[in-house]
Amino acid sequence: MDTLKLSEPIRQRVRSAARVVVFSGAGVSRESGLDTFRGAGGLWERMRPEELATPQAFRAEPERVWQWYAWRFRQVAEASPNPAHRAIARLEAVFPFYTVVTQNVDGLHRRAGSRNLLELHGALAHAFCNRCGRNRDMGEAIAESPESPPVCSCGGKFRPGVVWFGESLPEATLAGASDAATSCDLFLSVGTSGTVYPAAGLIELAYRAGACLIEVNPEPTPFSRLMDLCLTAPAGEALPALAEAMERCRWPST
Ligand code: BV8
Ligand code: ZN
Repeated sequence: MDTLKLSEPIRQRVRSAARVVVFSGAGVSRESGLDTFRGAGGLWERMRPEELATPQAFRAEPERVWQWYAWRFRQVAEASPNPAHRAIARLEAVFPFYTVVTQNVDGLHRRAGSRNLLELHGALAHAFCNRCGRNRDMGEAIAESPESPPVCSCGGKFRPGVVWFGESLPEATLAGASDAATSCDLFLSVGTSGTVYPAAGLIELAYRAGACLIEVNPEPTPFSRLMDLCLTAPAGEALPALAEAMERCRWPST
């Protein structure tokens, strides 16, 4: 995407913004070669979420669930942050209060250098025992036992460190994200269909708080109508241009 020209009202909001939230979903990692969930070619096209991403599925078919997460872990290990992740990390230096809130468990924001990062749905990088809660590295757990969940010394099973459907989100993380969304001046929603709750509720919180809302998504979403600006392009193209435009707003002389 060549130079992005922001309208004066948006430029004004970017110039005066102190508190910024970037809310991301699977679409931001699409250009890193990772499948999204919904939509054409999405993970959920080939298998149903309730079959694999729920505590019930893990109880019923622990091997199948474990192998599916091992497959996703290997995909993520082969992937790298793309220009969208890097632009999001770069903008952290532009605004005094800047929070990245992601639904992604792939860790690519962290690998791109984002520091103030809230992973609402956990991370594939670690596993924990479903009886005593002991944590361990997911890569080691898969290497030790690729076909079935390794057994803990307490007799429990290790499971991926992600939040499954029907499970509550980590309280402190959700509270931190809700506070950030409620008190932000600028809210970027990047690569999410906004269909999973309570994560998608953050967009409504920012809207009700009067923040300037910008959406980056090639497709419309249920929240597009609330947005001040919709960039209907892949994040890997739109975010570098948006970051540049925002830097020009904040640092006109450079
Ligand atoms: C819970 C980790 C409390 C695991 C995930 C209220 C209303 C309705 C339902 C509910 C509700 N409250 C709770 C529910 C139930 C449920 C839910 O939301 N169901 C949905 C399906 C309706 N929520 C829960 O169960 C949550 N827990 O509520 O607990 C509780 C507890 C006990 C009893 C009762 C309640 C837990 C939800 C978390 C589940 N875990 N992930 C794993 O990864 O395996 S969710 C997972 O799916 C992701 O983390 C993400 O959140 C979601 C996928 O959404 P997106 O990231 O947006 O991806 P998607 O594919 O949908 O869209 C991609 C978008 O990118 C598209 O718009 C596309 O156009 C765009 N795109 C494509 N390419 C690009 C692009 N954009 C930019 N650039 C590109 N190149
Ligand atoms: Zn244990």
